[in-house]
Amino acid sequence: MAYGGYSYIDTRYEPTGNDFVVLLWARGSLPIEKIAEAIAAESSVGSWTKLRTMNDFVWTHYRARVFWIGKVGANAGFIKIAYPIEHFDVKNISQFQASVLGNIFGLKELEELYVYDISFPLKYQKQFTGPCAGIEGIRRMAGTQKSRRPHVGTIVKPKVGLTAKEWAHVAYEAFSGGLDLVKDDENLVDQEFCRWKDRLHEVVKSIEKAGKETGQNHLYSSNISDRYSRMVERVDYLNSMGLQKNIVVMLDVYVMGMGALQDVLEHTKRRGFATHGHRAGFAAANRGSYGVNFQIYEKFYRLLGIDQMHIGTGVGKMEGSPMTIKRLHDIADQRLLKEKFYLGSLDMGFAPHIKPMLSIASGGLDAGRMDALLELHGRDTNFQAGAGVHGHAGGTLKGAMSMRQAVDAAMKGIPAPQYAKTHPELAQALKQWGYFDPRIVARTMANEKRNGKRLAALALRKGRAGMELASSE
Ligand code: RUB
Ligand code: CA
Repeated sequence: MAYGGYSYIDTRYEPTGNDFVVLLWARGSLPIEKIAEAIAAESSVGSWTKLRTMNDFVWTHYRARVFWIGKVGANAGFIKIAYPIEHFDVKNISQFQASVLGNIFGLKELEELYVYDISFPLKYQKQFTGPCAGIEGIRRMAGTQKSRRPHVGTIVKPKVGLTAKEWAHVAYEAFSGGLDLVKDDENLVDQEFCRWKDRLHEVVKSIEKAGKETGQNHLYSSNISDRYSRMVERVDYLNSMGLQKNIVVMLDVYVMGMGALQDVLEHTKRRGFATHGHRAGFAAANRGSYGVNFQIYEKFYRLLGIDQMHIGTGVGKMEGSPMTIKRLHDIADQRLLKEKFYLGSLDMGFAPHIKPMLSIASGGLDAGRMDALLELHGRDTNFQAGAGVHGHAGGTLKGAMSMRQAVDAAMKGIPAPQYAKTHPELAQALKQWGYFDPRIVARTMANEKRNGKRLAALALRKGRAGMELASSE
């Protein structure tokens, strides 16, 4: 069933170590085989009709190959496509996106198109340096290399509107309560009511003052997101103040685009700063039946060198079931990823020089969710609560204390409700927001291990909707 004069389907083809493999879901007005051909053509060498300019060399070396179709009805199915590495401009992520995540989304015969995962060959990964601090570097900054406890942080709320002094006072209270990290929100950078530099200077004072009380080295994720030239100015300013030990450079990674991100990360590395990736905006292209799964972006963020990265929580306010978030956690800090079809996830290995990045669980969290979070994410994570700190009836200081107490309790192996009997701040958090039983998460994870095959069959029977069902079981 050719498209544009050529057939890209080759079910006997076995991807080589130098191929990119893409897994996607598609539904449209044509037979699924034809849809697969159209996607392969438009994203590699072909078009809608036969080309007089095609030659054997191009066809052999640069075309995409559809090597598997998991049919779900006549017009829908999962598709796996392999692309040879020669197809890509290997020092240019925009070119990669324009190929594999590009025009195919505009083909009018398609009603649904969702790219689940892409596995990147090791050879492609050579161009990237990966995280510079990574998990160990960030732990070194916070002084948790020995204790291995999870990091705890907060996002100052209200998101925007506080003056620099007000903002830094909230930060001071959060640090005093034992939090490792305070961060800007994704929509706070350099507005008139709270200039970036003014805030920075005030927060540095808060860090020093609180540090004398707590004996901790506190961190501040400072949002520098802007056009490229201004980000560079801000990094240089931070460098002129010698703040490498306390500042994590925060970037709204999705909205600035891969090109700007790649350059700014090269600059932060030159200046010796660790980085914090906030993913605001990714969901615009990640939800529903037309989009790109976050795991693809996350792989790029690790390859490009983000040191700590938002990945969702599994138990908070943002989308993503525990199983899905566990996969994102693995992408952050594992070297080898195993294919899990029912999560839309492919096999992939990260090159040995790509360090693990610290994952950040954030969005709708409070102290009562800590035990469940630990069950899902383990200890190599930064747990962050905004409203769960500043909405505490005792205010920011006590809210921060409740988060820290929840972590300390977990490290001692004591469930939060028991620890709360002797820790009033934690007790207050549980009273306000309840306790999320970690056994709920444990059950989901156990279910995944037991039912992998059944979940895969469910996904193959029901298509994209089945995949959603399987990953949220
Ligand atoms: C959380 C918050 C963050 C979310 C974004 O605030 O402001 O921006 O982490 O989501 P709160 P994600 O704790 O008050 O809910 O981390 O999933 O990208
Ligand atoms: Ca936010």
